[in-house]
Amino acid sequence: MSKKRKEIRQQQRKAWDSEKGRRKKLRHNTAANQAKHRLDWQPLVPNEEGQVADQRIMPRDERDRREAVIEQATAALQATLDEAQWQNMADETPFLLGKVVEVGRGLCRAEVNGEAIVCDVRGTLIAEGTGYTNILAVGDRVLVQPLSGSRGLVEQVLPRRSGLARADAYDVHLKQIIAANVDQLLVVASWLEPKIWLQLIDEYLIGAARNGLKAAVCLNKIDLAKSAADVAAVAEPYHALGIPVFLTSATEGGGIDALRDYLRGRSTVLAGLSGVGKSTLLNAVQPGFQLRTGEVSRLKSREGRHTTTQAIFLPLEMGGSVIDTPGIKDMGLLGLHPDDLISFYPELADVIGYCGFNNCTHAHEPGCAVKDAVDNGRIAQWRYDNYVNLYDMLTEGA
Ligand SMILES: Nc1nc2c(ncn2[C@@H]2O[C@H](COP(=O)(O)OP(=O)(O)OP(=O)(O)O)[C@@H](O)[C@H]2O)c(=O)[nH]1
Ligand SMILES: [Mg+2]
Ligand SMILES: [Zn+2]
Repeated sequence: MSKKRKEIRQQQRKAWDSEKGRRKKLRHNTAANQAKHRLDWQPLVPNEEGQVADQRIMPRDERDRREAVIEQATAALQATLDEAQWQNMADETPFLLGKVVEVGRGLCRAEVNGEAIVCDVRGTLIAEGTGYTNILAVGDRVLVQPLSGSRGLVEQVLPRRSGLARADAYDVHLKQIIAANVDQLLVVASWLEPKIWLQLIDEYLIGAARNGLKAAVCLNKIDLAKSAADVAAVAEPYHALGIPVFLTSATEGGGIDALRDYLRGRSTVLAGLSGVGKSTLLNAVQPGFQLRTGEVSRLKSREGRHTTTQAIFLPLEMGGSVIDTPGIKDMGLLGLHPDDLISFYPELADVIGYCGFNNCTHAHEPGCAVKDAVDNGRIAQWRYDNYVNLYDMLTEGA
């Protein structure tokens, strides 16, 4: 076995091991907890006052005053928040409006008045009680108190209009927020190196839908594909569901114009395994980014598999922004009720009315309309396989 192949194998095995760990944890996910999780996973929809529930993170001692400020400032809001509205909220306070571009431990980098400054996060800001395990994410709008030496202090995290979050791996009641205030998710997969992992693409898409985000799929490293028909077989089921699919080669330049059109004017978070080419794609979209990409660091250090180690917010010259993330292997479907899974497979949901048994699980029952549709090619075999695998995984934990 070549060294490269061995390395890929090892990487895949690691991925599977962590998948096993995840299944183990799922078993703690008792039926009684399911209902709670489902509540946790309500999309981030603002209430009548335009507030996104559980989004207010602030020092306890100042809670009342700040609540009043925020309530006042958001009274006029409709369903969405935009820059002007965040600015209004900031104007009501002695602080400056900042946009978080990078997050570290107890620190972040925020863009304030067009300048990126390092900010400490006020110690009294706590994640507890917010439903999240982390206080801040890239893309958050924050109130910043300027300190000397072009440093700042994050005083408050403003309500989010949207976010990409996943169930926390250790405490499934809680979510980890990966990126805040985004319009859409771009799922990036590579055809080879690492080999395309179809189930993971589905998991990301489900994750996006549960977060109320639109999503598209980017199949990168298409230059490594031997057969166009194989690629089409992956792209078509998504196309049919209205999910845009971009076929790209970040290194050869193919498909970049179409991708650029998709990113223009919107705020997009990228997600995909390490090494699929997220940073290379962004460099192709806007060469000025000069993001670090694979090879260099892998040669330097065998440990550092992730080339991108921190999520980073990057404004696009053509309008809009992107958030580059380190490889995300787990979108955390914990808390999804197995019976709800079918709603994320509309092509399956369309035919289940014709199954012989009305409690058909579509796995092994005779007279299953889903299996018939797979046999006659109306449903892609791999989509069906993913559904069955995910269903088993979710039922194991229920
Ligand atoms: N053949 C081929 N190689 C590519 C393509 N896109 C990226 N690569 C290579 O894939 C490797 C990994 O690319 P990165 O952009 O660092 O991958 P990433 O998704 O950002 O990885 P992380 O930052 O670790 O999450 C680099 O060596 C790139 O040159 C492509 O379209 N075709
Ligand atoms: Mg990267
Ligand atoms: Zn069936």
